[in-house]
Amino acid sequence: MKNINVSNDNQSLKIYFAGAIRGGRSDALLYHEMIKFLRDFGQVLTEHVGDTGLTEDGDDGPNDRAIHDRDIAWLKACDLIVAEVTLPSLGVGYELGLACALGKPVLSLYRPQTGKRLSAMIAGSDGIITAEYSNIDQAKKIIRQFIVNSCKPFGPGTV
Ligand code: 6K6
Repeated sequence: MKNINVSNDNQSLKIYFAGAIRGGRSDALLYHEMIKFLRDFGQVLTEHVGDTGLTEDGDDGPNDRAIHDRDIAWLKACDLIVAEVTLPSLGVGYELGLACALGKPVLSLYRPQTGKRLSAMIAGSDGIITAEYSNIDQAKKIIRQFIVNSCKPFGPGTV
């Protein structure tokens, strides 16, 4: 547990947000909204995931090795991970597996889809809290609760 005052020191919590890039960008606006909300709680290390101008080529940054190494470093440095997993992504699956191995708190947010099911490797993992939601307001409530439960708040002004 990290000892933080969530609302008064919003740079103390390092948050890793994961969402599909080469897996597809149809949920990019949703990622953007989630990242905007997460900024109220701390520093989001992976803001680029919510960049609605980024295409699924995901290559308007450094080369793949540099992307991988930088993201792994951020994953190791972060306090918790929030992932939107509705759109299947190899990269997000890889990040969540590593986050579990590192013992980090992990929330996966999933919008149930007709005729599709979330991977059992995510839904069945003890190290991942999976929550279903259908709109951004529900997602925000779930995220808030996850952060409060993952941190040890103290004093007035905490969530
Ligand atoms: C530059 C600017 C924005 O994006 C780029 C280059 N691409 C990536 N940059 C940073 N992280 C990436 C990039 N491509 C994938 N990732 C990581 O993998 C993110 O943290 C996502 O959570 C995840 C997406 O994996 P894919 O398999 O859907 O690409």
